[in-house]
Amino acid sequence: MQKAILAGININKDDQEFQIIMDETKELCLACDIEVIDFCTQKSRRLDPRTAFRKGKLEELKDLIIRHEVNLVVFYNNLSIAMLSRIQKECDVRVVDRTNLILDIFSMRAKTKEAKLQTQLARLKYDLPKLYLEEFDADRQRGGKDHNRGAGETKLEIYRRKIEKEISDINKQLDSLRLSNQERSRKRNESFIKSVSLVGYTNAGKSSLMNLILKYSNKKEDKFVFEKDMLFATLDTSIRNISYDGQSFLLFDTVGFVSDLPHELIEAFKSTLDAVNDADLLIHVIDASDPYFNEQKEITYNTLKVINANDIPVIEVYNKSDKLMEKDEHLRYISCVSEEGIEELLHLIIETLYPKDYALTIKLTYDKQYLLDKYKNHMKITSLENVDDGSIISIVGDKVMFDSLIEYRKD
Ligand SMILES: Nc1nc2c(ncn2[C@@H]2O[C@H](COP(=O)(O)OP(=O)(O)OP(=O)(O)O)[C@@H](O)[C@H]2O)c(=O)[nH]1
Ligand SMILES: [Mg+2]
Repeated sequence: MQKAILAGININKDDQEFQIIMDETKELCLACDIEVIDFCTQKSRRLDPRTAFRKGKLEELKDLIIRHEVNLVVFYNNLSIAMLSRIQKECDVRVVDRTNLILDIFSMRAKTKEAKLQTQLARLKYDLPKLYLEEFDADRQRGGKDHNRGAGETKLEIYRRKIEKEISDINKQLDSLRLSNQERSRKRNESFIKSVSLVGYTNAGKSSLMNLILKYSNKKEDKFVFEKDMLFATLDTSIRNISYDGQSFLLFDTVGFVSDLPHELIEAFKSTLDAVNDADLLIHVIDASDPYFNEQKEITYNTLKVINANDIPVIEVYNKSDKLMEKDEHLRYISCVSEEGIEELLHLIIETLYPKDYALTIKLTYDKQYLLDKYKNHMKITSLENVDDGSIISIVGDKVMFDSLIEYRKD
């Protein structure tokens, strides 16, 4: 395993938030077979335009490199090519940033043709602006004059053109794959089969839940999907037909999310994430045993916003309950190991997809009114009356709404 120093500049984040991101980046390093043996961090209002770190910190980084005899530095922050190459020169080691790490992981994990093409596309799109910049720098060093160029293009220009051509070729191949995916999705929509998509932070247990639901649906093991304790085990969307309790639906397993997922990747994986956009219901799988599960939840909701999927009803499940010492009675726990809560979840999915309407009149004090927003995709408000200490609200909605708001029922 390669050893590295993990460097990061904390711009506008509180200490805990910054710690979470650095820990997450350390996990990303591990997924790339890189062991982080020390940290080098600095608080600052902005990146130093030359070397990201200010001078003193850069000296400290050099000392750490020598002391630990490492030849790699990983930066949490995304750096420009100019910064990367200056730090590389100053420290005499290879320097990579976080987007690079994530792209490396995706390249290692991609198996199907579509995932490979999408990853390649993301990598090329990430490299291209850096090439423009190098070209610009080279141009400037020549004095910005064009008179030497007529005879032939510079090597950089030729390389850039080659990359642009590759991008357009890959886009063409992806377009034809997307067309067949869209055709399949259109057929599914026409057949009115309901679809449910598993979403959540990477390694939360989405694929494990898919496999367990397949087991409850009496599917053979050859239908099972790949699950493993590593980041981004799943890159391709898998679709399975589930039958339970006389009803059926399609279940989609999707790529996991991580904070600041590079936009090149979100863009490249948009068609994969169409499964999420087209779903009638999302199952948000949360790893309740992770001390940072609240932050990971936020990351998932933010990513759903980015891909415009934040209007789809969501059932939150707190997975890995077998690892917990304490539980919160308000949360829906499941375990893919002990199988706690799986049957209840399947019933809830069926009831939400094929709703019997539930009617409820509740009283919410003002501090609880955020619940109306939280469950807005699960219900319709039929009347609302403000009283001294809150509101009395009549609602018609699905089982998720009913189970979540029943404790506020007005007698
Ligand atoms: N103890 C325990 N481990 C679990 C549970 N569910 C999943 N795991 C483990 O968590 C790890 C990740 O599970 P996956 O199902 O691959 O997670 P994922 O969300 O599909 O991950 P990505 O595809 O990488 O986004 C595996 O090692 C699973 O065995 C659970 O309920 N309890
Ligand atoms: Mg998975």
